[in-house]
Order: sequence, then C-alpha cells, then structure tokens
Amino acid sequence: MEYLLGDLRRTHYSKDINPEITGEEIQLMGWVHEIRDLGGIIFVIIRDRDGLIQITAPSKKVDAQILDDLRALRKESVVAIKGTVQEAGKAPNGVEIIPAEITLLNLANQPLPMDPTEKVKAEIDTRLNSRFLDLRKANVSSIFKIKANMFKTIRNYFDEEGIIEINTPKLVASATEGGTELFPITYFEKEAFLGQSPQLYKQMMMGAGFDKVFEIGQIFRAEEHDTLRHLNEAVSIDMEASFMDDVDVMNILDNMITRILQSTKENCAEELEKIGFELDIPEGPFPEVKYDDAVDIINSKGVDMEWGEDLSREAEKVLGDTQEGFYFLTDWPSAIKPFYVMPYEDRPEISHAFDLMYKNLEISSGATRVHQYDVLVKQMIERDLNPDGFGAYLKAFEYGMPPHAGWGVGADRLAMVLTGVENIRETVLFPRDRHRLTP
Ligand code: AMO
Repeated sequence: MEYLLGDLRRTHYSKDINPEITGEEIQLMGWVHEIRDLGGIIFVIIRDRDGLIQITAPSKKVDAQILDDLRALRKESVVAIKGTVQEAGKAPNGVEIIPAEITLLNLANQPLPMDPTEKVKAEIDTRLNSRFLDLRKANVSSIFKIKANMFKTIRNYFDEEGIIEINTPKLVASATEGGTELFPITYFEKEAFLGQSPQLYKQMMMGAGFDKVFEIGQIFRAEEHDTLRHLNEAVSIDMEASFMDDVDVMNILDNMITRILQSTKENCAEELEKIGFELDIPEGPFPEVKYDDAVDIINSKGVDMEWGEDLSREAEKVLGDTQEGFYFLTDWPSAIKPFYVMPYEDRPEISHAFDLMYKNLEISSGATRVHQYDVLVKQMIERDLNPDGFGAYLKAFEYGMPPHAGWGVGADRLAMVLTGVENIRETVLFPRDRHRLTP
C-alpha cells in the first residue's frame, strides 16, 4: 500500500549522515537502490540525489512489521525511512540506519526498462529512452551538476564584468546563420522559424544602448547530420559588447573559459571523480592560429584544403592534433562568414572573425560586427539575402549603432570539454537529434 507524504519531512540528505550524528533519529527520503535479504538480517541501500545510505535491519533488533515492510519493497520504489544512525565501518559514509518506520510512497513496476545502478551497461539509445532512470546514476547526474556549476560561474563572471542578462525571442521571422538550417513553423497565417541564434537581437541591444549583454538560451538548427557534436536543439551562451573589437571579446571569452575550468576543478571535485575524469587547466592566454597558417598546417599534414574553404572534419582533426587544448582560429575568409562579420579594411577578403576550438571541436564563433548600415546591406546582397527580410534589424543601424563585437559559445559542447564525454547527447538532459524527439 502506498502512502501520501502527509507530515513526513526529510531531516537529512544521505550526504549529511555520518558517524558524528550517531544515535540521532533521522528521517530519510529516497529510492530503493538495492535489497539484500540474508534471512536474519536485511540490508536496503537507499539513494537520494547526493549519494547512498545503508538501512540495516537485524531480525533480532527490529519489529517483524518493519522486516515485512522491507521485504515488500521493490527496486527503485520511493520510500521514507525513519531510523537511528549507527556507526558501520564498511557501509557508505561509515554509517547505517536501524529502521523504526518504513513508508512506501511510490512502488516501482518490475522489471525496470533499464538498470539505474550501473551494474548493467546499456547503450546510449536505451539510456535516453528511459532517461529519467539513467539520470538516477551518479556518473550521469554528475555531468549536470558540473553543467549547473558552469552556468553559475558564467553568470557570476558576467555580473562582475557589468554584462547584463537578456532574453530574446525564439520565434523569429528570418535566418541569421544560413537558410538551410532553419526549422520552419506555422505562426498563425504567417511563416516563421525557430531561432538559430540570438545574433540579430543581441546586436539590436547594442543599438538600444545596453553596452554589454549576454543571453543563455536555446538555439535551433535543422542540421541533417547525425554526429557526436551536433544537436538540433542546443544551448548557446551569447555575449555582445559595444565599443569593443574581436580582440577585446576574445579576451573576455578566454577569461570566462579559464574561470569555468578553475571553478569546475574547485567546486566539482566529487563529480569529476564520479565520472572518472581528470580536468586539465591550461596556462596563460589561449594561443592563436591564423586561418592562412592553418591552411598551410593542414596541407602539410596531408589533408588537401584550398584557401577560402571552411575546414573539413579531417582538417579540424589534423589541425587539432597540433594543439594542446583550447586555441583561437582567427582571420577567416570573409566569404564563408555571415553578413554581419566585419572585413579587414586593408585586406577585405579576410575578416575580424574567430572560432575558439578545443582540439578538433569548435566551441565558439565570434567577430567584430559590421555597424555601418550600407556595408551591412552590401554584405547581405553579396550573400544572396534580401535586405527587405531584415527590415527591423537594419533599422537599428540607421539611428546610432556603436561599433561592437561578440561571440556565441555552444554550452553543451563546452560541457563535453568539462566532463570528457565524447557524445554531446551525454551533456543534454533530453537531447534532440535527427532521430529523437522524445522523451
Ligand atoms: P555558430 O553558428 O558558430 O555562431 O554557433 C555558435 C556555437 O554554438 C554551437 N553550436 C552547436 N552546438 C551543438 N549543435 C549544433 N547544431 C550547434 N550549432 C552551433 C557551437 C558553435 O561554435 N551568431 C554566431 C555567434 C556569434 O558570432 O556571436 C553563431 O551562432 O559550439
């Protein structure tokens, strides 16, 4: 029989129960991780968000009713357990609970669609299909604790730098990052799209006089390719700052990433241990490789690449192999960058655009932006875009737009670096890819 919560309230999380509180009566809430019935003694391991704790019920010491209640439990059921703390060297946290009252709050069906105790390894698809169970595993939930710390560090850093958080629309009327990657939707009688990037809005906020802004939000890309680093819905950390250029915002990005690496190491030591990952913190500013030089390096490694092309996957790999970790790839050809990127004055075929790479993974793109109306319209036309479709954006460039620069970081890709996972799906609670729209 299942009971309601009623007056039952947790007094301790598993992590707060230790030999120092021996003898105390506590109320614990959690999931049944494991049941071992040895006849004369029953062991039940209870799991909560932060860890495991052992319930020990010797038949000589506890009521027959308690023993019956424990025997009736099934794995992954939710229970409230009242009991007394006792030292136990071999148990988790060096303690065990002698139970006085068991309340079954929710009984789990059996068999389970997957084993959340890490004993049986499951394929990523099986895991994602039952993601709520998969997320009960300490190594899996650790990834999200590290990601939460990452966002907290970013918000603290931006706050210190006077960068204001904004939220911009995700239902939009035009493309920003190339038309082929757009998800069309029906917006009443009009056609609309899911936003690929807050690019146009963060730039308009420069025209609004907000000086420095950031946004952490969903971006949607109708990417056809099914890779370990692409999602159709990702989270982007976007920054834009007035009266700054590409070099200024690269410094901000470098500082932010370094802060995140340090804070992960400091605040998430336990989580890193649970996932078995050693995080390296690089010294000094990230090195810079100019696109011109990258082309030479890539060709010298036996991968053909013409000047003016985007890097192929092979090119990213061989270039990444020449680098220790993070590096900036700068001075990209203007023609393969979006219309809003500022070309060099003295060499307009290259632009003030950069990518931040981690080995062969692109983490961020950014640039000095075009802030002159005429240049912006010209660059749209050169890219076969109709300026009429960008009326609301262009208007902001006619009435006082400061020079500005910014970048966007793929939050899920950055989380891959922090946790060492190879598949981006591992860093997203409920990933959206070419084949997955549920759960
Ligand atoms: P870009 O298109 O390079 O630039 O995107 C910025 C960063 O977002 C991440 N990203 C993705 N992550 C997972 N799956 C995807 N499909 C995906 N697409 C992008 C990457 C990438 O580096 N407006 C510019 C940014 C700017 O200039 O401010 C933009 O969107 O890590």
